[in-house]
Amino acid sequence: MAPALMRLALALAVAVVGCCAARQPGGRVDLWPMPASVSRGARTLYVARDLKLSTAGSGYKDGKAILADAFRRMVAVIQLDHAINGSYHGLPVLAGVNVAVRSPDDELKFGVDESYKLTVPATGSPLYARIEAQTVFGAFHALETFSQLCYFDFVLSVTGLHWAPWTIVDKPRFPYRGLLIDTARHYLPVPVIKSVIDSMVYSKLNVLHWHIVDEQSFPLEIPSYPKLSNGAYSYSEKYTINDAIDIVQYAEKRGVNVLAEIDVPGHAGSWGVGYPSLWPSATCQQPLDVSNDFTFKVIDGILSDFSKVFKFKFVHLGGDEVDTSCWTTTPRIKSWLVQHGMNESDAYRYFVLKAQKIAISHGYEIINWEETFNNFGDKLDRKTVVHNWLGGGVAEKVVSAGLRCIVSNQDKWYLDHLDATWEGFYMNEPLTNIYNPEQQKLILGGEVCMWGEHIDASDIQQTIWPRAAAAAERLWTPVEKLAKDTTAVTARLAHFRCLLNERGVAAAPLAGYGRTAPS
Ligand code: CP6
Repeated sequence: MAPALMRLALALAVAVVGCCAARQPGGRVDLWPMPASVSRGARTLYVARDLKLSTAGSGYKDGKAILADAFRRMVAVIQLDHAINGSYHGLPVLAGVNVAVRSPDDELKFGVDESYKLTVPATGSPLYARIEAQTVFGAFHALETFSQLCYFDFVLSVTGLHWAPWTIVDKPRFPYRGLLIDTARHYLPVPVIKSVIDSMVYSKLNVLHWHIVDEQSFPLEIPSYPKLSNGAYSYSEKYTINDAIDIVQYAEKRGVNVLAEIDVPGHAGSWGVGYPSLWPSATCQQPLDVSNDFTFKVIDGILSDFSKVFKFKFVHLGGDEVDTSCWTTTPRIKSWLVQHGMNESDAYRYFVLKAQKIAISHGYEIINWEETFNNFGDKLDRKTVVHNWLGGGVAEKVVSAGLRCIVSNQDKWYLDHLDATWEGFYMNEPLTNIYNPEQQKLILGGEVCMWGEHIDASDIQQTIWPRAAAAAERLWTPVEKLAKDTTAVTARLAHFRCLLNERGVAAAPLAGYGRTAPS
């Protein structure tokens, strides 16, 4: 059979069994998230097995090899292991990718320019795709998009690329596109965290919010106060400082920031395992003792250690779900409150503001959960970013008060809600009821939350994906290009989740979570 006919026969066979390797039915543009602008032609190319990276014309010197590494990872993803003896049958062969990055700076900063232009010509010799970006992080996104244009042709046993010439011009809608993981309810081994980071890159998410500690466990070693990690579940369920550095560097090399959280004063019962004087009493263990100077010394020590490891400009100080009853039922603290003329809610505010000042002294800007804003928003440091979670309607109040906001409303963007559908994730609009362009800019973006009470290393990836990807498109793609009705994106998302499976990410079927919650 002629190669073209064989390809057709195989594509049909594959379509019947539902494998996602048949990439091109109906000519759909199978990119996720959808770029801001896409145009294409009608030629098929093959991708040279020794695809070259060239950086001619680049102002960027890849001193840390992060571009070369990203290119190597991309090639590994598109050239499946069985790409061994193909031939190109006279079709045009793409010899390489030329990457021109303008800025020499490759330090990952919040709000860094992530835009790129990707062109894949159909003619020329040698034939090179071209990536232009302001920063290496924009170039990473271009490489990811390029990888999604490629498909593996298992008749010819080569990697192909349909619909050249391509011109893709792209940039994110929001600078903050986050995913929360929670290592306090269940410990997540370092390789699992790294695989979550890998999978974030595929849908262009750029902030890993690491909810490190909570009342159940304190899994991170803190050199300034080494007994804090006595609150870990076990000796082996702990991150050393070197583990944390390793995770941060792994993420940064992929364009992902790590946002570290210490949730205070609530959700901190595990701190007292090593230092019981942080508890109001042995029987009433949280919130942290507001009356004890030692509490703030420990917070200072943690944030001092953090500042050497977590280089993102923000730190998350929690502040949610604070039940202050231990403060009034513990006589020592009760009399301290009376002495200082404070009631419980004054003391909650005092605690949060004091923790903010300590974090600022270590060079951080602060993110706090929305209860802090709901209770004393006018007193928060003006640079505070308010993290919505309780529901809709808060973001509009936050931005009209002139503060910045990250959207994570639990009714739509909580991955631990197994009955939440991908359609609900897709349709959650961060700018709901916010029309003033100045206020719109205060919405930094959004974050989907994978709270850890009911998941662990065995099922975290299929609980995150593909629903997080639905939110990732909402946060990346220009709003006017987003589907108004999710039926228009179902096939494309199904294809993306197959791509995740091919790349070793255990993304669940679209008809899984949200419809038939596992018991
Ligand atoms: N842990 C912490 C949690 C939650 C929050 N903070 C949470 C609350 C309600 C739901 C899911 C998660 N588990 N520290 C709230 C921000 Cl439904």
